[in-house]
Formats: sequence, C-alpha cells, structure tokens
Amino acid sequence: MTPSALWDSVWLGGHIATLAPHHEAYGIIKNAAIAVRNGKICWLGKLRDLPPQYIQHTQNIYDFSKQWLTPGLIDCHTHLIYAGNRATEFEQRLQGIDYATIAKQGGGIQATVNATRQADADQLLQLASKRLGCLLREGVTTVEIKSGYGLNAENEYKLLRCARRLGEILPVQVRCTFLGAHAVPAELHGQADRYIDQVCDMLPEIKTQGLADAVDAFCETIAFTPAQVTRVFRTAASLGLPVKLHADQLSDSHGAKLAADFAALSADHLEYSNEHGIKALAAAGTVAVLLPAAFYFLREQQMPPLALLRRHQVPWALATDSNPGSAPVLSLLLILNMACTLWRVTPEEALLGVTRHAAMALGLGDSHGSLALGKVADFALWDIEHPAELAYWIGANPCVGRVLAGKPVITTAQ
Ligand code: DI6
Ligand code: FE
Repeated sequence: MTPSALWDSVWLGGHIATLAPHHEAYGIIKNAAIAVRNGKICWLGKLRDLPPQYIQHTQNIYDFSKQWLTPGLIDCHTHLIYAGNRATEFEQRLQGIDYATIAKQGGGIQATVNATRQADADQLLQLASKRLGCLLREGVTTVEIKSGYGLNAENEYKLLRCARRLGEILPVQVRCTFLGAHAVPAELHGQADRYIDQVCDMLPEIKTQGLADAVDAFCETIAFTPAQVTRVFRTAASLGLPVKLHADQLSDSHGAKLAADFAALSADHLEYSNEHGIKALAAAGTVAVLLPAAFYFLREQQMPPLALLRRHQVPWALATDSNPGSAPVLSLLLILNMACTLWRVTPEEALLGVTRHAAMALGLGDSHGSLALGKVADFALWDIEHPAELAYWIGANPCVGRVLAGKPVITTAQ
C-alpha cells in the first residue's frame, strides 16, 4: 500500500544511519533531522542546522529522539506465497535424508506445489499476509515476492496476482518476480524442455498484465540446465523484463556467469560460484544476493565466496529466501545475525545488505535503500543504542516504527 506520494513531514532529534555511499561507519549522524517533501527526502543533517522553513512548512512533525532511524529494510528474495508446510520433511532430513534426495522422491518443491494448487486466491492471500506481517514488524518496507509454487499458467498467475494484492492491502512496497522455472511439475516429469516451452509461453501474458517486475529461474542439477534457463531469459529479455537467477546453490552450474551474461539484476545463493563467475558479476553490475537461512537450515558446508566478492567489489545483499523447504524463516533481523555469525561478515556489511545493496538487487538503487537527498522516505525506527545491535540480538525485535514515503504506518498483527 503506497501512501500518498505527496506527504510532507519532518523528523527531529534522534540518530540516523544513512547507509549512503562514501560515508564512514553506517553513515551515522547523531542528533539529526530529516525533512520530507512529496514523499522524498529533501533535507537531512544535524538538527541544529535544519533551516526553520522545513518546520514551518508542515504540521507533520515527529520527534524521534532516543531512537535510531535507518532506511526501511528490504527483503530482496522471498517465496512467501504457498500453502502447507514441510515440517515432516524437516524431520526426514534430521534422520539423514538430504534435500536433493527428498526432491527427487517427489517431496520438496513438488509437495508445496500440490498444496498451493489446491488453495484458492483468498486462502493464499491470508497465509502470505500473515507471514509478511512478521517481516513488516521488523522494519521491512520493501519486499520481493516470487511465484514458483504454481508451475502452470493458471496457478503461476494466481500467485503473481496474490503478490500484487499484498502490496495493495498491506503497508509495504512489493516487487513481484515470476519464477515459473522453479521445478518441473509432476505431470511433465522428465520433460523439462517441454515445461520450459510453457514457461516461455506464459511470459507475454505476464508482461501484458503487468504481473511481474522481473523473471527468475532455478539453475541447478535438481532443477534447470543453463541452456533451459537461457531460453527463459532470452524470452524475458525480448519482452524487456529484467532477470535474476538462483545460481550455484548446491553445485557449480556456472550460474553466476550465466546471470552476468544477461546483465541480471541479481545472482542469488552463489555458494559454489567460481572466480570467473564472480568477475563476470562485477563486470555486468549484477548484485550478489546471499541467503544464510538456506545455508543454515540445510546444514550446508560450502560458504559463499565472500573473499572473491570483496576482491572484485561485487555489491552483495542479504535476504531471507523465506520458503517452506530450505528457509522457513520470517525474520530479516535473524538473517543479519546468521550472516555475521556463520560467515564473519560485519554488522555494517550485513545492514548494507538489507538496505542499499538490497535495493540495487531489485533495480531500486536510485530511489531506495539509503538516506540521501531525493530518495523515497521509507524508514525504520529502532529502540537501540547503536546500529550494530540490529545484527547482534537474536529473537528480539527493537523495531518501534515504520515510515513509508514520509508517512508513519501501522503494522498491525495479522
Ligand atoms: N532455492 C531454494 O532455496 C528454494 N527454491 C530455490 O530455488 C527452495 C524452495 C523449496 O524447497 O520449496
Ligand atoms: Fe530462493
């Protein structure tokens, strides 16, 4: 639900972490003020330097002293819309059966597809809005939501419409991604190429109806080959739809290079990517999206190539990957802690990963993800003493407010 873009407000007195480029440590400004005009930041700096006309101009004056204000958090990779769950599969995995084996036996994604096809649009909307509510309460103001549990035209469109609807009924900006190429549906078992034909055939309708902002695919030995993904991406490119890719999660399928070849917005997972692929991401301006919850929940051993990403200066984001199979997680703050603890990233890098870099991964880098003049005034407010706390606490929620386009929004329990 995007509030009136014409909202004006001023925010006075607390500390801000701008996360803007070329600033030291989080871009901290203490005792700060921000002025918002038409939903965008028109002034920010020290409170004592705020020109009085900004206060005279609006009646929407908010005192946030004793709090911290950051860019609203951005979860740039989720699969939030599905029915059922896979807790019994979790039990199986704990008995030693691995994720890929369960998928091959018709469990995994297929099990969720069956449940999701049976659910109607209202049921899916209810389930997903409950999950999304958890993210919003932790300061998320933009979320990406993928389809991918329908696996035929009727059901994929149903999921994409549900994603669009979530953005209309809840106070959050939603970016929708078509992930038809997530798995081969059971009825086309062994006929992946025929299913890819169908995925390509869905794309013009998706484009015409404005159902998706980007197109994703799962490039993996248990999913689709680079050649099959290439067909989907060529069709998407011909329609002017940007692409992103689930790449090199469980094996090196040269997914990073493939994503770069199509100048993808992002390449996601990347645990098994090689240096050639990482260099290609750097050259293409593709953002890496790292997903610690799937790494944690599947007890993976292969760390994502953080040293290579740093060496080749690839911006990298963090996201929940929220889904019923590999990451049943509904907390973006927990993701910050996981990234720091499991992979030794710094709390500042982690926070950048769910703000400025996450915005870039959604093609929103110019308008969202940091606090700077001209950016959309999407904020999260925190009861903390330092921004490192956002990655530090486990199971606590210091979020005390969210602001969309300069206007405070209430995140009610769903
Ligand atoms: N990679 C993942 O981690 C999820 N999808 C994907 O392409 C897993 C989805 C699931 O298991 O339901
Ligand atoms: Fe995913």
